[in-house]
Parts: sequence; structure tokens; C-alpha cells
Amino acid sequence: MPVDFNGRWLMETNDNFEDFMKVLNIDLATRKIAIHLSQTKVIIQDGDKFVIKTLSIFRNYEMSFTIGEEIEEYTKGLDNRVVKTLITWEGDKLVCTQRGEKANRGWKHWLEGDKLHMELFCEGVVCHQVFKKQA
Ligand code: ECB
Repeated sequence: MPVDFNGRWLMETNDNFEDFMKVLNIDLATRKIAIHLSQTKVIIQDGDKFVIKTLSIFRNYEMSFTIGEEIEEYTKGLDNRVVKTLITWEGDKLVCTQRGEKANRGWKHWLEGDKLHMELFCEGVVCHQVFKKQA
């Protein structure tokens, strides 16, 4: 049985998001807005099939994937790049690699108690986000 990420998750912390946006070449005006956003994750998981929505008052981002199946992802409204995206299980962690212009890019999700953790990484820069489950 895979881990169950289903639910609505509210952002509690967002460490090093500024540097992560910089490494993706997000412009200053956008960073000034984005840094203050409270992001909400809505995760719909059916076995190895996922829909993940990242919601905020400024922009929303949604992606769907199946574990082990590479997709072409367009990071619309984020850094607007096209990457080859593959998500796999590493133990109980959901691990994503996004192959493209930027080296060593991707993210990881895992659970610790009632918290959802996310690490976003790109070219050695790591952003760590923690979300609490909405009742
Ligand atoms: C969608 C809410 C954030 C909007 C921020 C707007 C501009 C900043 C531009 C680029 C920053 C890079 C990433 C934003 C961080 C989180 C958004 C979703 C990241 C992601 O790939 O989540 C995965 C895993 O949960 C599912 O798509």
C-alpha cells in the first residue's frame, strides 16, 4: 500500500522560497508577490495516480501524473518552462525529477505525522515547505 497523500493541506512554512525563485529566474516584481502567498495543496490520489493542485490568491497550478510514467510538463504561470517530468516512489517519499534547461531540478513530498513536507530543488538551491492538514 502506498502512502496516502489525499487531502487539503495549508502552508505553514516556506523556507528559502526567494532563492528558489531566483534560481528559476523569476523577476523581482513577481517574487515580491509570490513570497507572501499562502499556498494550499489539494492532493487527489488514487493508488499511483495523482492530481496535485497548488492554490493561492495570485495564481494556481495543477498537474496530473501516474507514478513511473514520464510526462511533458509546462510550468505555466511558474517559470513557464517545458520539462520532462518523472515521479517515482523512493520508499514512502514521492520523488520528482524535472529534466530540462535547469540542472538537478525536481521536488519531493513526504508525510511526518499530520504534516505534508515538500522540498523543491534546482541547481543546488533547496526550498522546504511544510503544510498542515485541513480538518
Ligand atoms: C501556484 C502558487 C504559487 C504561485 C507563485 C507564482 C510565481 C512564482 C513562480 C515560480 C516559482 C516556482 C515554483 C512555485 C512553487 C510552488 C508551486 C508548485 C510547485 C510544484 O511543482 O508542485 C508539485 C508538487 O506539489 C505539483 O505541481
